[in-house]
Amino acid sequence: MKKINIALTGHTSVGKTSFLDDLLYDTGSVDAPGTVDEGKSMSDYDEEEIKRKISIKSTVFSLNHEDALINIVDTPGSADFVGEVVSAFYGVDSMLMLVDAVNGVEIETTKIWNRAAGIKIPVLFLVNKMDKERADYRKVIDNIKENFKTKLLLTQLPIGQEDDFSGVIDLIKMKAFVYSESEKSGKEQDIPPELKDESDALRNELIETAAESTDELTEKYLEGESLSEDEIMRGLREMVQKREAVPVLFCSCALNRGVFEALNILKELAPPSNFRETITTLNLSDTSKEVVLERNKDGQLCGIVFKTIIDQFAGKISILRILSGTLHSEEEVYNASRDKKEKVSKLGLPFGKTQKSLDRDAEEGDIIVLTKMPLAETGDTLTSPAKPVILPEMVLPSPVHSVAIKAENKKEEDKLASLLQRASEEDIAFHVQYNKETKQTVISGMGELQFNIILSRLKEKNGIDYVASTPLVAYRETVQSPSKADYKHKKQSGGHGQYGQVFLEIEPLPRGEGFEFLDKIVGGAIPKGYIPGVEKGVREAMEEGVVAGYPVVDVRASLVFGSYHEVDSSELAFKIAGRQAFKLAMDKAKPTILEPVMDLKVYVDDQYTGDIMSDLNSKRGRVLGMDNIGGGIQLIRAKVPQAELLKYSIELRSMTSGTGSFEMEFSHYDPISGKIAEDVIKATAMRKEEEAKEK
Ligand SMILES: Nc1nc2c(ncn2[C@@H]2O[C@H](COP(=O)(O)OP(=O)(O)OP(=O)(O)O)[C@@H](O)[C@H]2O)c(=O)[nH]1
Ligand SMILES: [Mg+2]
Repeated sequence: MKKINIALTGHTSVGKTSFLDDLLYDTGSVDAPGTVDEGKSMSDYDEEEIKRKISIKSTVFSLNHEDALINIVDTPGSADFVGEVVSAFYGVDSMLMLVDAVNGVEIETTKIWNRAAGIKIPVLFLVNKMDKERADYRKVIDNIKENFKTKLLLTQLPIGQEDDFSGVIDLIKMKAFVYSESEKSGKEQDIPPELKDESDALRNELIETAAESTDELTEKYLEGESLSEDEIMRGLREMVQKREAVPVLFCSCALNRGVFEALNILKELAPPSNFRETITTLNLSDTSKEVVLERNKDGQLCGIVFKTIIDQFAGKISILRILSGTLHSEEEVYNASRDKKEKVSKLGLPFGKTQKSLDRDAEEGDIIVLTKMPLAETGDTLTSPAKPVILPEMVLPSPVHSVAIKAENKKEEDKLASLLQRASEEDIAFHVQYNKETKQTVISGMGELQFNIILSRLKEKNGIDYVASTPLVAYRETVQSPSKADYKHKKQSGGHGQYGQVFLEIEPLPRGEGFEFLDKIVGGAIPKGYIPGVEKGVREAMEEGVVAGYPVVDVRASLVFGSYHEVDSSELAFKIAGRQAFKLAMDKAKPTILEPVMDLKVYVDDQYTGDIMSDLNSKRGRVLGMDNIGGGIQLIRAKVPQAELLKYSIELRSMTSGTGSFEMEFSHYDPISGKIAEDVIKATAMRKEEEAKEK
């Protein structure tokens, strides 16, 4: 049986979920059509999805259509849930990208297109909402061509548009499929005479493209032989697989017209699961070595968990794509990512919030549901214990939004932490981390909407009240010039005294070098046994710098001289001396605060670039460049202090009416001075005072 695994992607609200709901109905997989608007979608079944009428997670459906098993992953379009799109790519072999018949290519369309290009995943386009006022398929086609500079395969032509959209012409079969009322599929008819010429011309183009695909077809074509329907399909499929051409289909999900015909073409042109014959894995015991596995059912078992759902009743549900080999129910598999064996129980086929039972082994190309696998997490490789291999790690989008969070009731801290942890298992672009430097639990991810949904669940379902705040910046401190100091620790209080004297020289190290301690004692001025004490003292002093109490980095401390006392010296005494000497030396070494600076990439529509640039300037940013990446989208690259970006995901959205997005990652630390440093010092002092009061 042919297996097709495909993800529905696209800008938010283009109709991905509606397409899937229609498809389930049209193929007889469900009895009544579900709709997003009425909160009855099969795919948007989560309470938050019903409430907000958007998808917030990816959902997988397995359906049979003629000779094919088709697994469809409905992904969310909002940039906040891009993690779901990225992980879905690991489970599928192609994507059906929906665009709106009026809006054409939108910002997320461009971003997803670029992601798909990065991992070389074949693409098909579906122009939805053909019924909408001002729908204009020619404009959309030009728009796609212009933005993505790719060869489009017009395998269909719409019949009418806006109110008149009544079906499609299949240019391979050369038949019209026309809807009158609400049917599950169009009635096959002859092509309407007024569309005949255009259809003939487009079909000829298709045949030419199909003929380009292989030498055999080229030869046949050049010899004047006509290509059969099968050969045309084969040629076109080849072009799609090589990403040399992209089919364009048309439908209206609101009217459920063209959906079934889109499925028919998708079944032929979307690449089957094993269109790439091998899969490259890594040898688990030496990941620098590649192990190539054949993509067939007889090879070694290798699969990837690309989605995890934490179900209130069923517990953890893992969705596995099998890339090679065969998996039996009750089999013990090896989770190479966790280095542990785990037994699978029953195998199921995914069907939204439920599953269909599978009465055969699961094989290469299947997407299956596994329950009761406490170990497995999204991204994990499941394989056979005999020859363990591991798949390269999932490449995830870096977080762009962070919030510090604590339970209102201190007693609920642990519960809050474990629930947040759980949320991060379900959404791989949501992270929870305790920041030791700022002593805050920080959640980070893709945006406010993502956080609001996770946090409102915490509150509504688990009754946890939380306090959210802007996360503190993890400042550091360093020195900017060499200096020296000495400190004599001497105490006489009956019994044993304490004595240790330390001469310390400090100097700046290049950024990122951390700390270096040099023992330059000669002639036993300090006995060897006490020297580790000095280093400990210096390290302790470095935990809280002299400027505002932030950790000190990028310093070399050399112990050059000292003195000791036969009876009163101890490691502790030298530790105290080391600590104090460091503080004194740092005070004289032009100490400064370092702030984290981020590498920022902002994606915005042309019209906003001026505003974004001037905003970045006001944020002390340094713009490095701007590139047109297609789709009228500019990519602005800049280096900007993290302190200025704490609310950037909110600000950028409001500056760009919700269309802009960005990525950022840590770049380096830069010193700050003047008013900016004074403000940081003041704010830190106030915070410490308040913390002290709370205790
Ligand atoms: N006029 C018209 N509206 C449609 C059509 N298809 C979907 N819609 C409407 O568009 C809205 C969004 O549809 P969804 O199916 O939720 O879109 P989506 O792409 O899944 O959206 P996200 O999950 O948020 O990314 C809903 O109100 C649908 O009723 C269509 O063909 N024509
Ligand atoms: Mg949706």
